[in-house]
Amino acid sequence: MNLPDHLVDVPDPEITPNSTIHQVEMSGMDEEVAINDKKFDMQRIDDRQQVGNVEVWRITNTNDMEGGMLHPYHMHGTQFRIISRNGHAPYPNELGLKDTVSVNPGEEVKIKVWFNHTGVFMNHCHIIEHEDGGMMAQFEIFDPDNPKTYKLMDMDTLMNAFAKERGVSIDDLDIPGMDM
Ligand SMILES: [Cu+2]
Repeated sequence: MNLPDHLVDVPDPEITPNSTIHQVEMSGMDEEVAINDKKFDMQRIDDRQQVGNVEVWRITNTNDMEGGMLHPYHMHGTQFRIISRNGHAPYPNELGLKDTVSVNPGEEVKIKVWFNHTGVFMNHCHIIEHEDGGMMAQFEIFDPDNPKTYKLMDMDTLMNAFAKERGVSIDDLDIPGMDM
């Protein structure tokens, strides 16, 4: 069986002129992990992007190249293209649509990101211990002609629901990694 010469067209839209360059600095290891020096807070919107725009997100990993950790950066609600890794072209296996990109210690990866839907989405390190340790943020995709307000989950509601589901006292619960 022969493969066709051309399998798929990968979308590659133009970056919206004069749009924001978003900064995501991933730092730390173990329990010290953070994004832009912050732990996750369900009540905080960390970044915003206009729906339909194509914007650059600059992802860095401040870990030391000697003994530091890779952080696989993941975004919900979209698939993105990798523009560059440390100022060079991405690797051949990074030319397709992505929802996660590995960022090694000391590296800077630029991606271009676009969204077709408004809403509140999450971005986080995809190592589950880091994600649980608060290496997570959230951003709003907004439509300036149709602004929305969101009721974001709060810690009391979450803790009470969790305690009820588990049939335990709220005093016996500990959810680490949250900025409270
Ligand atoms: Cu990580």
